[in-house]
Amino acid sequence: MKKHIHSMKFKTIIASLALIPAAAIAGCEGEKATIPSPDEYIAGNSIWFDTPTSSQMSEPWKIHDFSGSPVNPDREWASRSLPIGNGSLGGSILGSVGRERVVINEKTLWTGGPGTGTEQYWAMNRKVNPATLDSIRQLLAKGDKATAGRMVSAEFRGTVDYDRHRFGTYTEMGELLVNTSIDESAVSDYRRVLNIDKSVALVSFTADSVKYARRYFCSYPDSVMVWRFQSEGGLQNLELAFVTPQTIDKVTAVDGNSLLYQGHIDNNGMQWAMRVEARVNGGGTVKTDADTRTLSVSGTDDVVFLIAGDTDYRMNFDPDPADPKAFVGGDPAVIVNKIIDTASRKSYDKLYADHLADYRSLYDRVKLAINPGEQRPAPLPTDRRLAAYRDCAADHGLEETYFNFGRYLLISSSRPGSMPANLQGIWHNNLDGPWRVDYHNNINVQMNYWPATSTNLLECFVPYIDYIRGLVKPGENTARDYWNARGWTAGISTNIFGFTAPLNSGDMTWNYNPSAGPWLASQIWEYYDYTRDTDWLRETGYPIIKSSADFASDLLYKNGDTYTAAPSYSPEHGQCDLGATYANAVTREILLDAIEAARILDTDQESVKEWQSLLDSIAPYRIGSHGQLQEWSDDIDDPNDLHRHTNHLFGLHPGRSINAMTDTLLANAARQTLRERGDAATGWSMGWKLNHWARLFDGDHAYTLFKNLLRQGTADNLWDVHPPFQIDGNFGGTAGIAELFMQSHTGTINLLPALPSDWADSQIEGLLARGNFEVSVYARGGNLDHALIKSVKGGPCKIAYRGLETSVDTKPGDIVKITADENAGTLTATIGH
Ligand code: FUC
Repeated sequence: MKKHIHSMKFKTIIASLALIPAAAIAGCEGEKATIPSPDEYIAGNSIWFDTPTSSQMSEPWKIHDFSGSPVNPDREWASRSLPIGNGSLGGSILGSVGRERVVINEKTLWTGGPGTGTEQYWAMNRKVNPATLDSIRQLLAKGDKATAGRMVSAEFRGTVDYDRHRFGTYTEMGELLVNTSIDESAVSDYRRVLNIDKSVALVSFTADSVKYARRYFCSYPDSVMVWRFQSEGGLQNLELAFVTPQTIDKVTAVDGNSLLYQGHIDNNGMQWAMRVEARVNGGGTVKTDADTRTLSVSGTDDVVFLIAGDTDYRMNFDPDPADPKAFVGGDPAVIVNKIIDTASRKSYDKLYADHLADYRSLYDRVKLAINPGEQRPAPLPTDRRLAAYRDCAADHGLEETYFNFGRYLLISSSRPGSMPANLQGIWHNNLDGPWRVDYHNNINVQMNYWPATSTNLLECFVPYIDYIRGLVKPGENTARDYWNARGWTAGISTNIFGFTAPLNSGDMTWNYNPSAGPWLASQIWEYYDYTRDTDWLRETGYPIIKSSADFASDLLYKNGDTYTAAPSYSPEHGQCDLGATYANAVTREILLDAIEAARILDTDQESVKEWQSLLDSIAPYRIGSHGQLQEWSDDIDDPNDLHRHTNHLFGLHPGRSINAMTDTLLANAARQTLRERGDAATGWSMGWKLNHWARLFDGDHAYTLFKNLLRQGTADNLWDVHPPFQIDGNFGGTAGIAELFMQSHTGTINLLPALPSDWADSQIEGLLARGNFEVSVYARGGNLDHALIKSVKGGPCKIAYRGLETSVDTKPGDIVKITADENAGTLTATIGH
C-alpha cells in the first residue's frame, strides 16, 4: 500500500520566510577551515566507495512499504549507504551529488502498542487451562507429538497479529534531501568514506573545478547530528527538504535559520519532532520557508547543519494496563529545540571534538592487529576489496575493519537512554520492514549484545538491560496465563511497548518460544559476571534472574526420573517435543545463573535448593546415531539437514553447560552437528557457527565461517545480510573474533583457544573477561608470546593456555603478565602495576 500521507494529513502550517544575513551567525566556526582530504579519512579503518549513488530511490515507501519481501526495494541504501548514529538518532548517508540523501531514524519511532487501544493490546495473552497443558505434556510423554502439536498450536498462540497495527513496526522518520544543483556528469575524484576510527563520514568530489567536501557525524554527548558542507573554488547553493512516510502536523520556522517539523504516528498517536538548523561560516545566506518546508543556503563555501530528532516515547518498567499513554513522555518538540539551542552555541570543531572524545572512550579500548608485520595491499574501495575477498584474495585489513565495524555499529546504535539495537540496529529506510524490524528474542537480539561484554563496551549493554527490565511485569502475565507459572517470560518477537505474548499464529515452530525469556535473563547474569558489580546484581539483576529461574522451573515437567522443558520446540525447526535440547539447555543455564547469583548475595536458600535439585535432574544431552548432539528428545536428526538454527548447541555457546575442555564426548557430538549443518547459511547463522567452532577450539574451521560470513553474508557497505540487511551477523561476527583470542565462560581466562593458523602473528588488546579483567593477547608464530591481564575489580584470576594453567590473586589495577614455556610445561603469571 502506498502511504503518501503527509499532504493529506497536514494540519497547520506556520509560514515564515526569513533572510538571515551572514554576519549574524558568521564566525561560529572560527578561522576559515581548509577542505579535508579524503585520504585522511580512508586511512586506518574505513568503508569507502569511489562512485556516487544515484539518489533516485528516494522515498522507497512509495514503491512498496517493505513489509513482506526479503528484497529491499532501495538497493543502494541497503548496500552502499554509510551509517552514523548516537544510539537514538541514526542517519544513513547516500552521498549523492546532485541531491544528497540522508535517511533519518529515531530508535523509538514505532507504530503499535497500547496507544492503539489498551484493552485489545494488553489482552495479548490467551488463557490456557492448566489441565490442557497437562494433557499436552502427557501426550508428549506417550510419544503423540502430532496431537500435542495441534493442541499447542490451538492454545498457545497469542491474540495480537504480527503486523504493524497493534504489535507495530519500527518505522522511518524520513529523508533529508539536499539539492545542490551540481552537475553529476562533471564530477571527478568522488569519495564516500566512513572512518570507523574517528566515527565520521566524508563525501568529497570535484565538479567544474570546484572542490566539495561534506562531513557527517552523530554526537551522543550533544544528542545531535552534524553535517558540514564546504567548497573551495566556488560557492554552494543548497536547498534542504524533508520527505517522510509519516504524518506531518506542523512545520515552523525558528530563529530564521531552522525548521521544526512536528508530526505523529497515525495509529498510536506517538508524537515526533525533528529540527534542522543551518549556519553559515564566513559568508552566505540562510532562508527558511515553512510553507514549502525547505531551508535554503546560498552563496556559501562553508555551512553546518544541526539535526535533532525525538519522539514522546518513554520507557516504562511497570505500565498501567488501563493507561493508553503508559509509554508517553515529554513533548519531543521541546526536547529537539533544547538540543539545537544548546548545540548551536558550540562550534563545529567543539562538537566534533566532544563527539570524538566520547566515541574513543569506548572504541579505543580494543585494538585488533592481524599479522601486523605483513605487507598490506594499496587501499581499494570497500566494494572492490570485498569482491576480491569473495574471490578468495587474502585481506587481513578488511577482516580487522569488519571486527572494528561491529564495535562501531554497537556504539552507534546502543547507548544508555534509549532502546537497544533492533534487527537493523537503528537504520531503517521504510515505513515497515522485515519482521517489523523488531526485537527478535530467537537469537537475534541476544547476538547483538555478545560483543558488548567481550569487546569491552559495557555501556552499550545498558539499553539491553532496560529492555529486559521492561519485559518483566508484562511477562509475568504471559508466564501465568499460558503456563500457570511463576516468574516472567517473553515470546519470540517484542516491540518497545512491553509485548511478551506469542503472536497470533498457529505456526508454533517459530511462534512458541517460552525459553526466550530465560535466555534474555541469562545475559543479565553475564553482565554481572563481567562487571562483578554486586550492588547492581542485588538491586537490578537478581530480581530478573530469580523470577526467570522460577519461570524456567515451572516450565519443567517430570517424566519418570528426569525433568524436561515441555512442551518445547527447537526454534523454527521440527515438531513439538517433550524436551527440545535448546529449551533444556537454556533452562540449565538460567538455573546455574540463579544459583550462583543467590549464593553471591547470600539469599534465597530454599530457592537454591529447588533450582539445584531440578538442575541435577534435567534430561541429559543425548548423542544420536550419527554421533550428533541430538536436537530433540528422539534420535531423529537428519544428517543432511542444513537448517540455519543451531540452537541445540546453546550449551556450547553462548551457554556454558558444554565445556569442550572437559566434556570430550559432548564436544565431539557438537562438532558432528556443526559438520552436518555445513558452513554456509544466512548471515547471523554463520556468525553463530563461527562462535561455536571457536568454543570447540578449532580456529581454522572458525575462520572458514568468518570468511564465509564476509563473502556470502555481507553487503558492500559491510552490513550483514540475511538477506535482507539484518545487523545481528555483524555483532555475532565481531564477538566470534574475540572468542578466537580469548574465552572466559568457564571462569578461566583461556588464552588463544582458537587462533586460526593464518593469523599466526596477531594480537588483540583490551578484551574483557568475566571477572572484570582486561586482557591483551599477543601471538607469535601461532603460539602465545605473552598476555597482559589488567585486573579492574581485583580478585582471583585463573588462566589457561593449551592445557597449562595458573592462577593469581589480584588487586584492582594490577597488571599480570602471562608467559608460557610449553617445553617445560609452565604458565607463569607475574604481577606488576
Ligand atoms: C530468526 C531467524 C530468521 C530471521 C529472523 C529475524 O527467527 O530464524 O532467519 O533472522 O529471526
